[in-house]
Amino acid sequence: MGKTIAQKIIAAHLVSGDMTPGSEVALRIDQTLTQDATGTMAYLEFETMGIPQVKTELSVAYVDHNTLQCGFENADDHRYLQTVAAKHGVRFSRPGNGICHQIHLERFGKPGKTLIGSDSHTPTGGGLGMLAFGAGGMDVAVAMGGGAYYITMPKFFKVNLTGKLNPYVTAKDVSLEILRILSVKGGVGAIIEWGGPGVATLSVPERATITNMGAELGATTSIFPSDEVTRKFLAAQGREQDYTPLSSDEDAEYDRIIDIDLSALKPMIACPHSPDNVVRVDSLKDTKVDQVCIGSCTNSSLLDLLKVAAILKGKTIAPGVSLSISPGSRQVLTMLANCGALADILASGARLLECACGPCIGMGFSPNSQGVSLRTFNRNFLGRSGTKDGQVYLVSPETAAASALSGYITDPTTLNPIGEIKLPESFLIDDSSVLMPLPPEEAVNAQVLRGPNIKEFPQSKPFTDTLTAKLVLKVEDNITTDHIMPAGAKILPYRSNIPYLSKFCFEVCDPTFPERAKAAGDGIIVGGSNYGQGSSREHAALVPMYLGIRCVIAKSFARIHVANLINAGILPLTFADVADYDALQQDHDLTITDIRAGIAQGSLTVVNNKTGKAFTALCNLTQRQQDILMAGGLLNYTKEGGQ
Ligand code: MIC
Ligand code: SF4
Repeated sequence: MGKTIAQKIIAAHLVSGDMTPGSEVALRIDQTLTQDATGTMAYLEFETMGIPQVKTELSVAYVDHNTLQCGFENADDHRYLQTVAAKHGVRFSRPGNGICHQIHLERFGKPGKTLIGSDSHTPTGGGLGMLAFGAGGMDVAVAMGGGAYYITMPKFFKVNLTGKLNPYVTAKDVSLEILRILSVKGGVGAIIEWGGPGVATLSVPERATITNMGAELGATTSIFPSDEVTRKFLAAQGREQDYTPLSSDEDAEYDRIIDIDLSALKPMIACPHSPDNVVRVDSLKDTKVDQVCIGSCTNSSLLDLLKVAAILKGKTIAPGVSLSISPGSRQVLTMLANCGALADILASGARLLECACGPCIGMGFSPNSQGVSLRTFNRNFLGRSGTKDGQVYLVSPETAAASALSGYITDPTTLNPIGEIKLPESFLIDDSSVLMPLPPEEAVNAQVLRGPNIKEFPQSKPFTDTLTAKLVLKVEDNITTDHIMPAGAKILPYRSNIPYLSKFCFEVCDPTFPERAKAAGDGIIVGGSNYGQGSSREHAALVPMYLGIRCVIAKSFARIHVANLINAGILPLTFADVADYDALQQDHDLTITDIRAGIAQGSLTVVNNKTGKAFTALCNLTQRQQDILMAGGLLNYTKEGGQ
């Protein structure tokens, strides 16, 4: 039987395991990336491993999330990241150089290589034919130390693209269309391969927009073939030598095939508060807009911003609209400036923000009360913008620009044509903002600078055989990591300070949670389906662990979050019968017995001490995961000599 693209890369990187769906495989990781909001924790974890130099082919530490410096916290963290990277063989991308995924695509990604990153949008690299996964910081630390990355062998979906996008219909609309079809749970347990004759019509940045938003489908990752378009992109970035062709075999088999005719697509929009709440843009055409934000790792490439500039050129944005532009990288910003497109954008009345995540993670530019904000980003979860009652919609750069001009949600296909905008034959190359690490002989004596914001790593407890704990919180379906551990300008600077962060845990759902969890001693959370979707932040597991949470029982979990729970030593269980969810209430006391034997068999009995009733909870864990849990988390397990 022929192989899919991902199966070929997995086979070439297989350390152990067998490639049948559902079984665990260990993969050799060629490249890693971290960003600052998850990176501080990842390097603190790496340091505990006592390995002098990273063992990957390439590791890069980016600073792109915490770039507002309203006090010493972020600046101290940047200094820590710069010095720890220099000491251990990691390249350091300075603040202002751009968003990790955009720069990695431009300067470092290589077809056929494996990449893990402590950020859920690491699959952006799939646009170049990389097998790229979002992971928790601890998994990235282990990979930097030369350890394998473990995934459950997924299913394989293929999206077969035919036709060609019409003017003003974009890769973002393809992403929104697939979210409409599959929902935020539809990709769980699957790698999505994009293929078919339509692929050749999409540039690498467009492909990267699509693989980036595969994260919102819950997919393990997404990948495109590496072809002539890939070769040309790499050549234009001055690195044709990094090109390798890659495609699936003719007779490769897929668990599901979805057809999308690019020619038939219309501009799409995701409505508040979920990326799969998708309708056609023209169906919302009279909605007044307060704010428009163009940028983020989904849509801040040169191609995106050249199109925006062409739409805005010679025009002025509506008086009621505030428009921000955050270019994805210094390369994008400099090239926009050099060709005059930046002047067209600014002359329209736009505000230029730093090359960073910015408003996407609530780092400034929050909308006004009940404000309608159109964003070219990938997530519109409740409260993420920093304004709890903000109404955030996700759109393409073209829809964003058209709406900024009219002041209302506007279908860009109603505008006059701007003509075809192509990528340049060569990009401007200047890697001076990526600092090289110290040579190993100098690194030995180099000092790592730590500020007072960096607090000790919380200790998790190993399991005994019985757990009695209070059901401290019961939540609904699709709880995101933004609910569990919010981000934003006020909280994000404390990502290396778990005690401080813990005050905000579940703030959007129930601000009394932290106090109640602490008072309970040992606690349990009950969740609906797709619990923990969204970000890769391990803080969404470490902070509940710090507050005493020992177990989460949910209808189902998101992939990265369940791995983070195990790494933090929190027992993840699913309901054998989802009807048992209904019978549980906050404040019930639950007892789980025979934990070691139960997790080995994959099924445990949970007794509700309030009602006296028992129910079955399941956990499908590999031997390694069971050992990690019993040890009280990955760090304890690694210290005890586990691999
Ligand atoms: C996000 O988009 O939610 C983030 C912020 O980039 C996160 C990482 C984080 O929480 O630091 C992600 O996607 O993993
Ligand atoms: Fe940054 Fe937003 Fe991308 Fe996350 S989704 S990496 S916050 S730009």
